[in-house]
Amino acid sequence: MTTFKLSDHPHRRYNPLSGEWVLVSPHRTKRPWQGQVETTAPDDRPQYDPQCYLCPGNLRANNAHNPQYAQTFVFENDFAALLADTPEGGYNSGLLRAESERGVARVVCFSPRHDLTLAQIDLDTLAAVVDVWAAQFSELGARPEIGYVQIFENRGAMMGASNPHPHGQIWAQSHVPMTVQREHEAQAAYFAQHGRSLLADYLTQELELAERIVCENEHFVALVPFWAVWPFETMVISRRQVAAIPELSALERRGLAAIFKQLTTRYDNLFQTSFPYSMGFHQRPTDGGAHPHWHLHAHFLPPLLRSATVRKFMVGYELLGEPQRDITPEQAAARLQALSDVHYRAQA
Ligand code: H2U
Ligand code: ZN
Repeated sequence: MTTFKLSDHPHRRYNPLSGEWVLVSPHRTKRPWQGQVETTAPDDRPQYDPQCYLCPGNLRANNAHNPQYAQTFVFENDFAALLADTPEGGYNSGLLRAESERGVARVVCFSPRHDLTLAQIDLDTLAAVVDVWAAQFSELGARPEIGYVQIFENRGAMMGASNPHPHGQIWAQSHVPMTVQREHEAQAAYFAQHGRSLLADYLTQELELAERIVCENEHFVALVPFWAVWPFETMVISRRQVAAIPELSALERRGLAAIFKQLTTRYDNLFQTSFPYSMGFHQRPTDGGAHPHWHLHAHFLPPLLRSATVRKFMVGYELLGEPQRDITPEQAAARLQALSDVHYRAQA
């Protein structure tokens, strides 16, 4: 009888933040991928695109004109999924249950430059984006009807982004959405039992093992979580336990901007492509509670598996049973860790 090894044998890993499990099948691809990396046509875009609805000075779908913004620009989403004036109410009939939801949806342009991505934007502008996220969280979170502020970015057509101009979104709403609620409860239960942040303890363990760390600076660590579902999924965790972005000091905000630049550069370098992902922060609810258990972090959920064109599909078993992966989180971390911090398009 051989002894069980995480690197060799099929197993399930537990996610203590969500309470979910992921099936890992390392025997299907034990060796790191050394096959051909298909190159895609370079993503050459002009600095300004007269057709882009996010470029400075341009016309949006609702006929509003964007200002000649020089750094960042925030506007109310013209096709908002949530509306501020939705009447309160619900529907309850037997097993059928619904509740009305109020909220706000905004779009955040990260830069006036149409041709850049987070990886290519200069650090000062990136730090300004972090300040915008902080200000938006504070402003929206202060509204009595807003219980949670979700900040996120869909990057790349593969992730459904409607426009290549560097931008993200903010959806703020009355209820805490499901995924955040699970993390909320898990962190609260851990804090009640141990008196410490779940993610602070997790970070300590990961830094000790040093097996899944991708990059780090004085204020933040980027790692492939032990329970990662997507092949190159990562989390960015603050070293100091804060519950939300506004609590970060000026230096910590710069640290956040720096690690985002570093991580997205490595992502682009992995398959020498503009790497698609969904990224979003998880922060404390804005319902007025103290939430001493909350620990700010960001999730990067990228779909690519083997090259710029070969993606991981979450289909049959994943949709109906539970998520599954072949390449182990340790293999993914080792590959991301080995990459350069210089963007491939800036390399000679
Ligand atoms: P995505 O690329 O992640 O879809 O974000 C772009 C958002 O921009 C999208 O939610 C909004 C869309 O509703 N939008 C406007 O608000 N005004 C426009 O003129 C076009 C797109
Ligand atoms: Zn543009």
